[in-house]
Amino acid sequence: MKMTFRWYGDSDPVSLQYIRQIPGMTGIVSAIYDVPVGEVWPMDKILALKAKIEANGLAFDVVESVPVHEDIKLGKPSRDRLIANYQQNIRNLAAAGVKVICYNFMPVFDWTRTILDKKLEDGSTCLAFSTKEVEEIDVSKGISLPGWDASYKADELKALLAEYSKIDEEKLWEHLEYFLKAIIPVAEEVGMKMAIHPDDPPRPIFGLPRIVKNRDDLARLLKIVDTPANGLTLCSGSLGAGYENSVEAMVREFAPQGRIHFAHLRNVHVSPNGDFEETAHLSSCGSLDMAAIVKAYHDAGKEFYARPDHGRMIWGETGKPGYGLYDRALGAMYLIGLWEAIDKFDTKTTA
Ligand SMILES: [Mn+2]
Repeated sequence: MKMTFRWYGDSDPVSLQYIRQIPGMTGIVSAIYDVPVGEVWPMDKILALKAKIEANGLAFDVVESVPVHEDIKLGKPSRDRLIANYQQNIRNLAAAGVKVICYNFMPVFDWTRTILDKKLEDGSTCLAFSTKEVEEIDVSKGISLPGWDASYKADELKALLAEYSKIDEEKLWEHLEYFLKAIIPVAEEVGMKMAIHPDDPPRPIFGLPRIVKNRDDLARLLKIVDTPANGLTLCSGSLGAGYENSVEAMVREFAPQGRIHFAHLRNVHVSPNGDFEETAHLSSCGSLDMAAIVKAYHDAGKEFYARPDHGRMIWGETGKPGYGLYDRALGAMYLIGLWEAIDKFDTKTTA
């Protein structure tokens, strides 16, 4: 397990110098944020980012994310040009030494929460999701969600939702298949591992199709191009927000096959009605048994990158919700501690 930390570039209030001081931290997960979705990331920008990260004693092995243009998900004629650009991004990132690319195939909203600063009992704040609040949103009047207000103009969003009204889950699968069959051979050729991130939350929202939300979806996806380059970012918090999902079982199934290249490790407190809130990483704080999940990775015996995922805001820190320094650093230390103990004392559990 190589522990990494997500960093949003120069505008991130958390500095690379601080991230470096987290014990056991080996790398940064980042992206080029000032190139429009669908265009090629210039090599000089990639190399400048890499140099900055490496100057701080950290590795730049994982990119999160190279976003997939909506036209690809919608299967529009323009997708071939956009897929060619995506292939070029894979080549450019591989040339810069990047090993894993995280991406997702969620229509329109690549994560959804109803509140970004829900107060927990201990006074910290977290991101949370209320099913009732989402169901009460009248999509025809536009969607206003925290974190997304600035991303789409009302008309733009309306047009996009209208286009997706013709896309059901099977259509979206077809478009994903078309995309994977075009990009995975390129990834294989240059030694890149593609790692799809599951839907967050793992269920349809606003009538939009969602197809990467449970064990069966992951199995189907891996079969489309059945090679290690077609892999997963297994996000415990996203999949764990599905009440019926067992994250541990998914790790036990897919990690030994060498298909999980990147692990997002965080805890979440889930209710049967689909509500959830993001908690501290510790098992006793949420619904997931983090020790069992980490042990499943350990038992698989495969190389993978991991990062603490969203943290709460604690100790008065302000900044990007979910991406403060303090709680994610606590999460990283906890996960590294679990790993060390398992590595040193435990014997393999055969499921
Ligand atoms: Mn995640």
